[in-house]
Amino acid sequence: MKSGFIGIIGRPNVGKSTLLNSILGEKIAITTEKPQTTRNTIRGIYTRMEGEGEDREPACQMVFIDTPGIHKPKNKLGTFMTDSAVNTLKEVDVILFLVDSEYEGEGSGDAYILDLLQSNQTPKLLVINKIDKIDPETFRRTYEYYEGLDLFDAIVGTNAKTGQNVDELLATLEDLLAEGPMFFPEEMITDNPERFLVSEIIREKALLYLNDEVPHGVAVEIEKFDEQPEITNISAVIYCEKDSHKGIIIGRDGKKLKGIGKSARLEIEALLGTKVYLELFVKVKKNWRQSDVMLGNFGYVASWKTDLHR
Ligand SMILES: Nc1nc2c(ncn2[C@@H]2O[C@H](COP(=O)(O)OP(=O)(O)OP(=O)(O)O)[C@@H](O)[C@H]2O)c(=O)[nH]1
Ligand SMILES: [Mg+2]
Repeated sequence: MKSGFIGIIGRPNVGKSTLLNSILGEKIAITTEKPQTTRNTIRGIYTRMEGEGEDREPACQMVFIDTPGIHKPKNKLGTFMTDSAVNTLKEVDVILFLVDSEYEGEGSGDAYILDLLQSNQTPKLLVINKIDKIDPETFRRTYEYYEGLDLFDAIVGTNAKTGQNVDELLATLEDLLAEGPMFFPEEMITDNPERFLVSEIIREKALLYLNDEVPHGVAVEIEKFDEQPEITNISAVIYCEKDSHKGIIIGRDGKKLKGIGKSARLEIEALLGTKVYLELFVKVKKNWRQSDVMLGNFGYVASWKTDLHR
């Protein structure tokens, strides 16, 4: 069988997490229309089986690593995010570079990432995502530009939202992988813990309900995760950076927080397969994005050193 680790990288908001979910056919990575949604590397495991009955056996296992969008960091959280993505480049067997628009020239985010890729010997695949939003002429120019760099083993256009061409992408990736072992059991789709997925669902709903600079300063900490046979009791704190943001998150008569809580609860129930009692609190931690201690508490710590061992 073939197997390997595949890093998904690109600027913020190009559709990396949407593509991961589309490949897996399940949502494990949160996605929003706001840039810098993903903050930690997320692993998604795709296993292709062949044969029937007793002959059924694994043909290929791809471990995808979804990374935070690479951007110019404005604080320590941003540095952690970008470092996580850049470090992933060193740990994988194939790099999947996602773009969602035409190459914008020197000084652009894509130019910065291309520079990183030039000095990396790992096989690379370019994905031009959001083909539904790119007109054919722009797609052709984009394709030809990247093809001319002689840097990529293949180029595929996708619509991560609908899954268009994702099968073709998987087949192309499989060709680039070498023989290798099963890293994870067949039925496993992620090794990120449930507690983490739950905190991410809450953060996604908070991001969806919030605007301007409020979402960027939001972090979620799970304080209680108590699994009973019939119900899971969860308490979580939504942290923000300013007193004024706390008021915005709670909303008039607590309406916004209730909305966040309800939509998060429904999705957590589907994930865990139990009823969920979800209690949400809002607290202020001024400038937490610049505090090493707080970043550590929220799980924004360098993990690529420990959790990518094979
Ligand atoms: N029209 C269209 N929208 C897409 C496509 N893929 C993703 N999107 C949308 O683009 C937005 C960003 O998607 P994400 O998957 O969160 O992007 P990301 O690259 O993971 O972003 P960060 O985590 O912030 O780096 C979301 O609103 C998606 O629904 C696509 O192929 N077509
Ligand atoms: Mg993402």
